[in-house]
Amino acid sequence: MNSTVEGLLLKSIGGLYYTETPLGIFECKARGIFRKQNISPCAGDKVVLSDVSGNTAVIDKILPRKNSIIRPPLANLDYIVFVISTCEPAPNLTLLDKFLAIAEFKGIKSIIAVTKLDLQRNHSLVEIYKKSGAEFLEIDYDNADSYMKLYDIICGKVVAFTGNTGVGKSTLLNHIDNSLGIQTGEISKKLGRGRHTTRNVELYKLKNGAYIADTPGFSTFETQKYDVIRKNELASCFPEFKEYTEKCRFPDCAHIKEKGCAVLEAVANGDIPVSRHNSYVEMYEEAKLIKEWEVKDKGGSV
Ligand SMILES: Nc1nc2c(ncn2[C@@H]2O[C@H](COP(=O)(O)OP(=O)(O)O)[C@@H](O)[C@H]2O)c(=O)[nH]1
Ligand SMILES: [Mg+2]
Ligand SMILES: [Zn+2]
Repeated sequence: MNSTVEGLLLKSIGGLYYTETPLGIFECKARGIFRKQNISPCAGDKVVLSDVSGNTAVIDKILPRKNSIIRPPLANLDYIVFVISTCEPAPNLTLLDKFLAIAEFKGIKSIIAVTKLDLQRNHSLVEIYKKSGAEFLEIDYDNADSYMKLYDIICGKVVAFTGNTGVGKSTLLNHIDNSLGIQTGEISKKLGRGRHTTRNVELYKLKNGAYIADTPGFSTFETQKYDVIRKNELASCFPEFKEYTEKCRFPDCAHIKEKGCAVLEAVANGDIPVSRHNSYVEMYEEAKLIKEWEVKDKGGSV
């Protein structure tokens, strides 16, 4: 039979790719051509299958990706949900800002979901992130509306959940869809996600048609392997800077220490949060160190 069928790649394990199609889930091999082209199919890819027989098939084609991230390898993300807790562990806002900028750069929408409000009611996160371009949600397990709002937003979308171990990702996922039964807390700690353990990322389908990946925490180390944002592209990855950047005295203003910088003025006035600007400066300093050959080497590769 020579017919083809299109599907969504849900996970890959040991060179086999599990693809959901209208005809069911197929265990697939990929054509050798992908290796030659140095691309490998990943979860989230829309693929065309042929040689369909029984429950096996072959991936013929990877359809163009609208975006992708390298680690964990995922393609065609509609949203990244950044789960942070008010405390235990305390949020690392610099790291959060870096990933928010990368998501903005790649055209992936961001959602910040704050947990553990029962442990600390007073926090300044709303103030810091209200103009960041991310949807900001406070999760309260005594109020189902708070997490069902998240459930409604991601309906039918492909979504990565990320955040440090212990912030409550699995707890949140289990609340929005109780059929998931993801392990939480101590149990998953015992299983241990060692540094060198291979991470298999998998898309789970929720009842509302969302496909979600429960990805382990991004570590600082990994940020540098992500896409490279050049220094002149960086300000546009901080949405709350936009209304000021055009008012700077110099058109090539870096918004670091220039005279007549409208961004710095907004920081001084409290219109742009200091911590957001600090993260920008840190990323800018890192971006200055990027060599063009590195950008060429990594850009677009998966
Ligand atoms: N007090 C409180 N504890 C929470 C909350 N969310 C999660 N936890 C607890 O935090 C621990 C880690 O949660 P888990 O979902 O496994 O975090 P993950 O590592 O991000 O998947 C568990 O003991 C949870 O019961 C919350 O909103 N409030
Ligand atoms: Mg977990
Ligand atoms: Zn400026």
